[in-house]
Formats: sequence, structure tokens, C-alpha cells
Amino acid sequence: MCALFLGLDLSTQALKASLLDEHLCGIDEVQVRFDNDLPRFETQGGILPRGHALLDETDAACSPAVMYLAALDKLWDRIRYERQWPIERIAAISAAGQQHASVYLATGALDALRCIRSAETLEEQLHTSLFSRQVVPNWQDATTLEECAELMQKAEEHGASLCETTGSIAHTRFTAAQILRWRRRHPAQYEMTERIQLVSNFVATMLTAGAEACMAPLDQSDACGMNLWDIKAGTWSAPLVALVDGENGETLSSKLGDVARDPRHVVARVGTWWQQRYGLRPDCLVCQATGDNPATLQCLTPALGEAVLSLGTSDTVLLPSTMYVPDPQYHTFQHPVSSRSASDETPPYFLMLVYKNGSLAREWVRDTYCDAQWAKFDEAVQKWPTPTQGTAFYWLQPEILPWDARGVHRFDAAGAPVAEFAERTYNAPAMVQSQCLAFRTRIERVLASSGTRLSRVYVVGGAAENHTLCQLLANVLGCEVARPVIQGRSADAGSVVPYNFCSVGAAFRARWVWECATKEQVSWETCIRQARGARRCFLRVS
Ligand code: XUL
Repeated sequence: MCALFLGLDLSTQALKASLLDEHLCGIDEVQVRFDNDLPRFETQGGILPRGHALLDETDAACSPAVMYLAALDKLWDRIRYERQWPIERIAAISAAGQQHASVYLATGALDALRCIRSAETLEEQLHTSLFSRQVVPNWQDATTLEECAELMQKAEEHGASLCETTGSIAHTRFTAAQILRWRRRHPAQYEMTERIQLVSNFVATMLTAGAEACMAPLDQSDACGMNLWDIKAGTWSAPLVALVDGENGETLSSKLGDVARDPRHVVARVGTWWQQRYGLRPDCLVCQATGDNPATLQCLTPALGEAVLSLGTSDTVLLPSTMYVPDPQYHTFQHPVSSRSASDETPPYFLMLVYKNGSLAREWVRDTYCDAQWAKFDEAVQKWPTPTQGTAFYWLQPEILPWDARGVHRFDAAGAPVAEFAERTYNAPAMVQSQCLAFRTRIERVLASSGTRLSRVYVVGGAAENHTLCQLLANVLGCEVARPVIQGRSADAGSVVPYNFCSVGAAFRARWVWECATKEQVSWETCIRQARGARRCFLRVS
């Protein structure tokens, strides 16, 4: 009987699961969408609306922690009863979770997890005992500007900038600023917190529920999204931890728990609660989990000189890197599946560039200038393939790259500012051309520092379906543009399934950890290559 692998993704709006076979072919996918499937939590886009009674700050972007339990219950009911997946064949599970977002487990949480009975749901049994913080921050939260300034200053006082130490300048969504603000506003809750987890290791912890439940460690790559982890030293940064803790830092270190140093780490066998309630095998492995962007990288495994471009609400570029060259303009994270040994083909780091004005800005141009039709937008992009009429920037939201750029700025072909273009539909090519050029400028700069050239870009996200945009990207970036695909089980010609790359990336990790734990120690690259065989993993679109 062929072993199966499960990847979960606890993201902003949904909990998703992807089931793959030993050859990494997709079998099925299922999800629970928070707004529609769990309306009693009153979320909009997965978070509580502004001013909701449960929020202690009007503008906070938070979700009810108990909703995550309800989502796990509902997802597994769907897996078992609606979809009737062959659960008994699942050999290993890993997870992805929204980066930076944190979950706060109360003193006694582990005991509560060990005492649960299979006749009742997670939510029924744990809603009062598991969490010390009922409403938890989402990565979209921006209430922590003051705390960010303090973190930057504290790092400088100790002789290295926050960016040099942790790979990123201070960001409101990063966990350090979030914990600091909450600890000061709610000291009693902080006091009664046994463990602070990221969403990724929280899911792994939940999968151990039962008689031998344990706390899953943080993932190295995900820990880099906290502004607390000293990447070069491979330890928590003592001054930053002390600032966030308010004392000498020991309390916070123990609340954060361990960071797994080996990406092949097996957290535990799946918990007895899961075995009894859903029929998981007693030897099913719970593998180290990571953040959603690292998990996307796992799924697409770009080589050096390749990049992943995710065209979503914001546009994100992921680039593997051999060197640690932190820069305030981007994030440097440890690569989720690199062992960081000289013989490893997987580079030790990856860089992430985030452009805030992605799909929403493209949609604004489509709606304002192209009668709300993508066909008209595409027609205009094809009509003016080069910037003959001028150029423009559309920073509808304060931009990250370049930092805090705002507003719409148009220039004619001679470079003089203009209020509007003579032909209004020219706004469409002007926008996508300037977006593509922005990607090119920064990617080139980053790659130049490691002596590499861009050879291929994998495009994902809604806008990746737009062929005109992909062709323009290929022209501007001067490289091949490819759309990654997850093949269906039969691997018939063309049996390509539109899978969720984060949960599939998590399933890939489960496959690798299982291979290393039960067969032989192989590198990530070897495992994925051998499992996939000669099957196609992307479609060239340019
Ligand atoms: C990355 C970030 C988002 C979340 C989405 O820094 O904040 O992409 O990971 O879940």
C-alpha cells in the first residue's frame, strides 16, 4: 500500500489540506474558509472587523484563537466524512502557517492537551484551557509602530543594526513588536503564558494532542520572521529578548521554547486523540512545520539564479541565496530545508522582497481605465509593449519598496510630470511595465552580490494566469517565465491540478522527513528529484 503525505496550511483566510502520494502527485485538496464555513466567529477576510467587541484596539488585525481549533475540527471532519480520504495511509504530516502571527498557550496547556478524549472535539475540550490570549495578532496588524522604533534602537545600542542581526528591519507584523506591545498592555496574561508559538509550530503541536502531547519547536526559517533570532549566531538575540521580556529575557526564552536546528526534525508520532478520533496510524509522523512563504519555496524549490514571483494582493519575490547580506529593503531568512552544510545543494538563505501595491493596484487601473475588463487591460498592454508614451507609478497604498512611496505619478516620454496620459488606457501598460521594472532592478541588484544571473522565474498567484502579463515579465526580466504545476495522480498528459502551493510545500517536507526517518538520509534536492522522477513540474509560459 503506497504511503500518502499530508500538508496543512493555516493561512489568513482558510485552513487548507493537500494530500499527495509518494511520487508527490496531488490526490486531493480540501479547505475550511473562516468567513463562510465558520461564520459564528464573525471574521472578514479571516480577521475581526475594525472595532469588533473582542478587539482591545480598534485598528488591530486579529483573529479569535479558538477559531483555529474549530477550523482543525471542521477540516478533519471534511477529510474523513465528506471526502473519505484513506487516512490510514497517511505516513507523515507537516504544516505551513502565516508568517509572524503568534499563538499564546496558557500555563497548563500541555496537561490540557494530554487529557483530551476522542469523543469530543478540540474546540469543546480546549476553548477555555488552551489559550492565555483569546484574540491573536495576524500578520496584517500594524498597531506596533512605537515598539518597532524601540527594537531598532535597542539593537543599535548593542553595536549591530536590527537588520544585520535578525535579517530584517523592524516590522509591525513581526512577532517581537507584537509580543512587546501585548506584554505591556496585558502583563497578567503574559505571566500566565506557558508558550508563545508561531502559527506553524502551533499546528504541529496540535497534531500531537493526546496522551503524549508535546510542544513542537519553532522552525529556524520561521523564527527569522520574529525580529528576535540572531541569524548568524543561531541563537535568540539576548538584548532583543530582554527588551521584549521586560526583565533579563529568561522568561521569554523559556516561553519561546526550542528552535529546531535540523529541518528533518520529527516532532512526534501523531497524537493518540487523532488516532482514535480520525483513524490516523500510530506511526504517522508529525514533521517540523514552517511559515507559508518558506513552504512555498519548498514546493517550488528554485535553484540559485531562479526566483518565485507571487502575484497576489501584494507581490512577493522569493530568491534563494548563498550569502547572508541583509538589507533594509528586503528580508533575509534561513532557507527552510537547507542543512547549511557545505555539501548541501540547497542554499542556506532566501530573500524576500515585498511590494505592497500588487493586485489591488492592477485592479484599480483595470476598473478606472479599462471598463473593469481584463480583456481591455490586456489589449492595451499588447498595444504598447514598450514605454513609448511615458511611464507611471501607482502607489495607492504606502509602498514598502521603495519605502513609504505614495500616490500616483505619471511622466511623459520626455520625463516631464503629467496629470494624465493622452490615451487613458495607456495607464495599463504604464503600470505593469513599471511593476516589472521594479522587480528587475531589485532582483538584479540582489543577484549581482552573489555573482548570479536570473535564469527563470516561477510565477504564482491570481495574476500568474494572465498570459500577457507573464510575457511582459519575460521581456523585461530577460529570462524564462514558468508556471509551476502539481500533477494529478495519474500523471496523464495534461492532468494538472490547481493546488495550493503552501500546503503542497508542507506535504513535500513531510515526504522528505519521512524518507530520512524511515529509509535513508538524503538531501532535500535528491529526495524531491527521485520522488518526482521525470514528471514535469512547471509549464513554460514565455
Ligand atoms: C510575509 C507576510 C505574509 C504572510 C501571509 O512577511 O507577512 O506574506 O506570510 O500569511
